[in-house]
Amino acid sequence: MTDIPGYSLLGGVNTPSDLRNLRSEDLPHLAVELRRFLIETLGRIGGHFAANLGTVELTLALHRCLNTPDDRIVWDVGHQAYPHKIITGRRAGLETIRKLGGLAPFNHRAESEYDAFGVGHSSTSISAAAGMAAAFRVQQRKRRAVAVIGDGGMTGGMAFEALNHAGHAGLDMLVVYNDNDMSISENVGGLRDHSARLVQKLGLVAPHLVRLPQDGEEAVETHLDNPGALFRTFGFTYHGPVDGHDLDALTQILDAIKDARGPQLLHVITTKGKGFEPAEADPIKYHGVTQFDPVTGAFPAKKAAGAPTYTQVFGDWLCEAAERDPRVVAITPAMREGSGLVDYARRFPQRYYDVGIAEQHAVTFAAGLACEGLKPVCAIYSTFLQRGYDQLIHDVAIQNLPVLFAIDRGGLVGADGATHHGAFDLSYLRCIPNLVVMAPSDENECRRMFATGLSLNGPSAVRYPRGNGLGLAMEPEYKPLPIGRGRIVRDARGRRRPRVALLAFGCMVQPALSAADILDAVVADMRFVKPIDAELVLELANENDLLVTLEDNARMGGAGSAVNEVLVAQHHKVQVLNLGLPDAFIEHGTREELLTQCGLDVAGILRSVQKRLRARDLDISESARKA
Ligand SMILES: Cc1ncc(C[n+]2csc(CCOP(=O)(O)OP(=O)(O)O)c2C)c(N)n1
Repeated sequence: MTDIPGYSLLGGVNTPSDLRNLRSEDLPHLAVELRRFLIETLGRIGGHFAANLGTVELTLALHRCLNTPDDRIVWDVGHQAYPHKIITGRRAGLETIRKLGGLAPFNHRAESEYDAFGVGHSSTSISAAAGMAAAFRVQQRKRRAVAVIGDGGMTGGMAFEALNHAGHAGLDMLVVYNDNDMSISENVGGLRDHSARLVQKLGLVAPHLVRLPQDGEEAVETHLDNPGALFRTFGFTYHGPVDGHDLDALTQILDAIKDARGPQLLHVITTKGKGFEPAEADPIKYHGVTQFDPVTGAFPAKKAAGAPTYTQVFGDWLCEAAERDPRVVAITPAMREGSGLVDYARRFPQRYYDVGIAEQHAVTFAAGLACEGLKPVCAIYSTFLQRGYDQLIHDVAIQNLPVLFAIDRGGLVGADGATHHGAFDLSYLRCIPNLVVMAPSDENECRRMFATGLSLNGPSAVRYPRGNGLGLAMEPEYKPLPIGRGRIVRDARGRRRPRVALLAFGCMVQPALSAADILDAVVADMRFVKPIDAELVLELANENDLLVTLEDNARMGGAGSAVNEVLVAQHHKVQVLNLGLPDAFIEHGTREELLTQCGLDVAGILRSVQKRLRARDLDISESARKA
């Protein structure tokens, strides 16, 4: 039964069983409809795009050949899993993806029984599928575990750790290596170079060339050349490469290998953006999109340039810094575009390293550069630096090496949701000895903080939010800041009691200023999370009845906790209210919606402060009497 006009086949596919009931000759047409549905829907709402066009046939083939949901498909990252969502009962919901209360941006176990594993960060799929395969072995269950990982995802260390272990353990599992020769930007690495050469040399392999080993026979493989050799070394049987847009080829080979014993790897070649000419021509631009014209691919004309984003502020500053100082080197773990490094990479190719999706390596690589007298600037999103945490402590901070971390996407990021919010960085950074941690309240502050970090002889981090600065005129000169000193940005001496001081960190300074106008409160831009300005904290504690700390980081262990620690150490009795993110994972929505949800917009701040003031009536009148 068709339930959407214009989609005679897709309209009838509400579960993978519907797909399995179709005639195989209908599958190519279903792929055409699925691709058209993606283009039309995403043209209207935006979202991850080019990677999804590349997985249309692969998704159909996997669900056709496997017995999902009992068989598990683990998608790496999950940004390419829209076709999977569509054919697993979430077609109508796609309209809501990434929106507040809508479908999750990536695979999410709570959303569907077909989402075998929650994702968002890359390179986890082989480990997770290996765990599932091992569980099936223990439980003696006949189920299949399949990981689908891109060539970008394959650059992450975890992928290799998992191959190494799964190969050794001889697990019955399949890794589908979806090779489109692209990460978000061009993919990098030795495996990529080899794979690209191989595909060029041999072309794609017809499925009938793949023959499974018979009992007692050594594996016979399609090619005795690399990269098969690499995967064989790990203990995997290598199949391919196969054209990942040829449904016949895919279904034949999957049927042939899905019950093979031991770890199998199927190398599939796909085109990112497949079937939509503008996206095939520029997969970087169409990796993630806002609304676009589904016929021409054109994006609506950009509004007049507003305030620069913090990402742009960083990119511009870095170019200036590199011009001035030949020791400056930039490192990105596969996030050139997102981190604002496109210009820098073009202008300073000799001092630019995209290391692949390898945050751990990025951090220790920066440490090595610093050992030899260079000035590495490691640009990493807050959420992805979680991957490099031990390296940050063990390789950078213990050795007190001068690496500057430019930590983008601190705080709530919006539509990418729980896996991507930079909700924990202030907590996980501020407990590391030697590390200076700064959070800018505007774009000039941000530049000053970068300059401060670069001038230090030890490690430092500047943590800034997604989105725009305030649109301030850029100061041409920016001097390093005195370390560990905040500043008062709104004074309110001589007011009536109770006296309130807002101690704001980073982008919370702006809402604090707005709330302060109503509360007649003092506002401090604390600037440094570490070292915290203890002198300023105590001064404010002595002059006020209530201190309110404000941060877009988890309340637990965050910047507010740093303020609490100062007060406790001095046995100070001032009332304190810590505002920040709750002890919960925040899902997706716009950044503004989520800030409101967490009570961190102006109205929310006022509500919390007024509630506390009411609750503390007695204490405050008592302290007022004493004063
Ligand atoms: C740990 C981590 N670092 C960075 C990212 C950001 N990221 C999302 S998709 C992607 C590229 C993935 O490339 P690939 O696996 O080849 O998939 P493709 O988009 O080419 O289909 C990156 C770097 C991430 N999700 N996780």
